[in-house]
Amino acid sequence: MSRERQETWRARVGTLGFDLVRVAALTPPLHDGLTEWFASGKHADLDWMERTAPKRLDPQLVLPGAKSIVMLGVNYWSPKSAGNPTWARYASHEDYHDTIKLGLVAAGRALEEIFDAKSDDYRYYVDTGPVLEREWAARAGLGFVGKNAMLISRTHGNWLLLAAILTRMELEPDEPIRKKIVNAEPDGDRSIGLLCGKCTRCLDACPTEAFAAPGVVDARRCISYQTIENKGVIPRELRPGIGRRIFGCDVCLEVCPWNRFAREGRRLLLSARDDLTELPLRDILELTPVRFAALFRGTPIKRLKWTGLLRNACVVAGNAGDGDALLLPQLVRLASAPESALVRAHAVWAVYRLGGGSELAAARAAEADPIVLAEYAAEAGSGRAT
Ligand code: B12
Ligand code: SF4
Ligand code: SF4
Repeated sequence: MSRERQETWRARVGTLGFDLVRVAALTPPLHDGLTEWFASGKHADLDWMERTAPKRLDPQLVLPGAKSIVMLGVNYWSPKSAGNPTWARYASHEDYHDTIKLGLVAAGRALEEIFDAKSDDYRYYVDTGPVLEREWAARAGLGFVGKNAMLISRTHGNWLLLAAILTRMELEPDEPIRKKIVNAEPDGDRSIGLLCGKCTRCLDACPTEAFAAPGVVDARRCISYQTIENKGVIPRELRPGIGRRIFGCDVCLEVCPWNRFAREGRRLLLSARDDLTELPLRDILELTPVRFAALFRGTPIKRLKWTGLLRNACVVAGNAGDGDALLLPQLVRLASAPESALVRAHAVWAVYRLGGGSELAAARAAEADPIVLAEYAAEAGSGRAT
């Protein structure tokens, strides 16, 4: 493929809203960190990932005959506050899977036009496909994989969402970031934490000690997993560490010194919804399922459903401390919420945390669901119950 055409395509894709566009060859295969991750259970209940593990490790199983992968980065940094309660920064936009996909459709059409490619010569993904996006992005030189497991860019810090185009066309690969390492392993210059030096800020800052090793997240302990992916009860021992985080977690991203290079994103492929992250906790606790559906339509939060958001809101409220004892009446009401045993269970925990256990006598007498009864039993065992 001519380099000139590739550069024409890259420039076109840049105007669509992708901030970084780089290419990696598909050989040699990636380091397999996945098999051990699944074998040791660090994927929690993300079984759909395990089922597609062979594809994640071998792009030929995704697109037979594939030769190159284009990795794209979308800068989503904004200087705006992440809210109180705190939301993952990507959540203050409409669902990026939908909006970035529109950019990928246009990037694909440009491929067809400029390279005379056919529509079945490529496949694109943003997040949900069986592609190890961070690893390929590192190989393409978009950045390096930090000790926080994130793909970190030297020009945008931690704040890139990633997308991939797998193609049968043989594109000219870009160089990965290299660093001279004395006594490096053969593939040592792609290893985790390449440009981290002695820094361990992210590992030290994680509120729930979710790093099993540098670059290896145990999803079972990760707040992002617990508040977004887990559809059930959040383990009691992790709830205090969740603090004010109502949806996702950016702690190990925020503390990274590479963010000094971050600048405000153009957001051509993102649609801001700052109104959501400005909602006070008090209003979230008052949401009805109908109001939830209307407010969060088209956002990544909709997948949580009312039940998941209210569950998280109860945990945040329970962590609020004495100053927010004003939330107590709302939590006592939620401890009897007929819509969801999951919400009742977390509301019970929060009420006890705020010292209001004695107000739950009626709710407790009426309770029959095992997960809520388990919370009452745990409180009895903790010595907090009255
Ligand atoms: C599953 C998943 C999660 C899980 C698991 C997280 C994890 N660390 O794997 C949970 C729900 C916890 C999660 C959380 C988050 N996620 Co997420 N997640 C994914 C997803 C779908 C798959 C990632 C995956 O394959 N994990 C499995 C592990 C084993 O793979 P890995 O971490 O890439 O590890 C590889 C290497 O490290 C290597 N390796 C492992 N050990 C070793 C050892 C040596 C010596 C070497 C050389 C290599 C090596 O092998 C592994 C691959 O084989 C990707 C999208 C995608 N398709 O890639 C998004 C993705 C990684 N997530 C993303 C984001 C934004 C987040 C959050 C910031 C969201 C939030 N604010 O709450 C947090 C950050 C948590 C963190 N620090 O990682 C972005 C990251 C963008 C970026 N710049 O890196 C992605 C790429 C989505 C996207 N398209 O933008 N996520
Ligand atoms: S996202 Fe939060 S909980 Fe997960 S590893 Fe990073 S700091 Fe820890
Ligand atoms: S905080 Fe420090 S150790 Fe963690 S990823 Fe950033 S530079 Fe690396």
